[in-house]
Amino acid sequence: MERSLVLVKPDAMERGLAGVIVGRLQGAGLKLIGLKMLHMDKKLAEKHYAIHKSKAFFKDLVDYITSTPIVAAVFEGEDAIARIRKLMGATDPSKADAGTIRKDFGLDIQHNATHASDSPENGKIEIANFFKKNELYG
Ligand code: 3AN
Repeated sequence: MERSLVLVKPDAMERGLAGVIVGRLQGAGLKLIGLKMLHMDKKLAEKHYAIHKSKAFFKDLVDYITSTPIVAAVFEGEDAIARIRKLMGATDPSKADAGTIRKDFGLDIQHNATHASDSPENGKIEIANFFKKNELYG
C-alpha cells in the first residue's frame, strides 16, 4: 500500500474545486484517509518545496502556495503514487493528457490546481509535514 499527500492549490480553491478534485480521486478507487483545510505559512511552504529552493520560480511558488487557504488530503492505495500522478496529468496543464485533473482545471504551470507526492519516500515525508499520525485513518 502506498500513501500520497494531495494538495488542492490556491487557484483551484478560489474556483471552488476542492470537492471535485477530492471526489475524482475517491471515484478512481483511492481511499481518503486524511483531510484538512489550512493556510500554509512561509516556513511550511519552504519545507514542502525545499527541492525547488535553487529554482528561479521558488519565491513565486512560495508566495502563491501561501496566498489562500488550501485543502490537504492523504490518499492510500495500491500503486497510489503513480495512479494519482496519472489522474493529475503533467505539471504543465497545456501538456497534460485529456481527462486529467490538470488538463481540466489547471491554468498554467504554476497555477496547476493540485500537488501530489512523486515517490513513496517523499509521500511519507510530505504527509508528516501536514498530518499527525492520529489524524490519519488508514
Ligand atoms: P509536480 O507538481 O508535477 O510534481 P514539480 O515538482 O516539478 O511538479 O513542481 C512543483 C511545483 O512547482 C509545480 N506544481 C508548479 O506549481 C511549480 N513549478 C514547476 N515548474 C515551474 C516553472 N517552470 N515555473 C513556475 N512554476 C513551476
